[in-house]
Amino acid sequence: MAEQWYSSCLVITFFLLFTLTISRLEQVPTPPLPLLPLPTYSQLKWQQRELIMFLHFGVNTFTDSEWGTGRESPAIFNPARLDANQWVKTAADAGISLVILTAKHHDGFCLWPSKYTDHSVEGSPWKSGRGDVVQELVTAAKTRGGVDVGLYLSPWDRHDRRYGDEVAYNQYYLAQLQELLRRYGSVEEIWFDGNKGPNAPNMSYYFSDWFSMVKELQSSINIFSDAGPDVRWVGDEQGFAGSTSWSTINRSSLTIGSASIEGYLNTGDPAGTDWLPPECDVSIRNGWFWHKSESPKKLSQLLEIYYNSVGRNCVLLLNVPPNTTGLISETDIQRLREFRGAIDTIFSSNLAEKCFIKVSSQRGGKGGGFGPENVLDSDHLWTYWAPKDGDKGEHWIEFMGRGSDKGLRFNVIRIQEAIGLGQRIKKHEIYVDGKRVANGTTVGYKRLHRLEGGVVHGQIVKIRIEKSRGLPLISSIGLHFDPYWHPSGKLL
Ligand code: FUL
Repeated sequence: MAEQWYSSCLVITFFLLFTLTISRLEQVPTPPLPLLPLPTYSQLKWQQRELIMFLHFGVNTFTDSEWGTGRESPAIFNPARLDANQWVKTAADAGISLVILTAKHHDGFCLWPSKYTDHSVEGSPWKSGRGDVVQELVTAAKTRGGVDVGLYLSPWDRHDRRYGDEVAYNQYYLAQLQELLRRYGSVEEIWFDGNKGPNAPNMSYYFSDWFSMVKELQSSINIFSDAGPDVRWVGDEQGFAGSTSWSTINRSSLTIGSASIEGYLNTGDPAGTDWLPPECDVSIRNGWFWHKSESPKKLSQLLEIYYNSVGRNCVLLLNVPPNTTGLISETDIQRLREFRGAIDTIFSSNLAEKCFIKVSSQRGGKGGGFGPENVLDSDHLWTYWAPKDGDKGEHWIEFMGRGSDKGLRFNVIRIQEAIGLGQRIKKHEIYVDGKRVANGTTVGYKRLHRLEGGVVHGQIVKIRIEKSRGLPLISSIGLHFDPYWHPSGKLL
């Protein structure tokens, strides 16, 4: 009897141990640890917009100038046909989901009826002084849906007499920030421009007070300035990021308005302790404000800007200035349409989808959730290919054409990192049939290589990650054909 009891116990123990081992083996592989610093939810949302729009509009539109003197009469502001629905439609048609309006530029003229100054739309003949451009934009965006609003409020103010009196002006500026951020609902980005004229009175802005107030009033907003805290200036107004472009940087090394940091802003810093991604501001025309004598940039220039901004881990903030009637000019709308059409044409098909894929190693093994198939789905953040933990070898991913000729014909390569777990890649190379066709440093949210050597026709494309902070995590890869790209250079 005791023997029987003893052997049943033994069987049960074995059974329990066996199931425990099996269930351990079957544990679902977890995501790898992140590498700090990481983006916030709002920064990730901003990054995924890729293209956003600036609207420079104000008294300068009517005086044909770029920087107003502050002495303009509000009487000159009279955009007889202003229609913010047209602005929002133009943005939406161009695939743009955020529009940033110059609520106040350096001239101090306010596009909303601020109770703290009479230098505003209230003193203009437009809508008999009862108009409010900020409200019109907010209403139009809300009515249409899918387009968010951002605001630019110039710190440098050439009109207000308090400018130069530190406490009084900072209070005035804060009062206007409160008006804008309390009156108009959700504002997704606020733009603090560090620029001012060389002869402007010397005074400090109380940035810490301003930023704290902004976050108190709108917690999910992104604050843009030379030094963030959420989005940084890229360091130039050509719309070009550095070919090395880190979202990380040391905020403590940045001073708003200082020209000496432009190079650092342009490339960021792999050892940076702050997640502060770059935004590339550039105008569709020469000037920021509308001028009769100017016309929009050519499609090839806009595409060059796109590859050097969105294609270098940035968001492109493209300015499209309304004219004196209060509408965006037809020529600009037409160019934007071509621009969007071109982007869609280039990226709508991905040759990589038709390929066999091989990788150096994969986390959790086959079916573990981190395989190379993740680089071909529509999620460009949270599904990714991850190599095996502790894999010290070289990391690579290879695409092999299928079908009768196995041929792949393309001139653009797109690589995207899973930045939700930190920016990692420091150096990479791309080979087609064993021959190097492109190389670079950072990748980040999106890296586009438009091949200098023109179209390549091959069978095997290999992307080698030569250096990274920790293991590289790749969320998306594309092999595309850009019919607008005709490089004059010779093959690499
Ligand atoms: C600059 C300003 O001085 C320009 O007028 C423009 O607003 C541009 C976006 O920022 O610093």
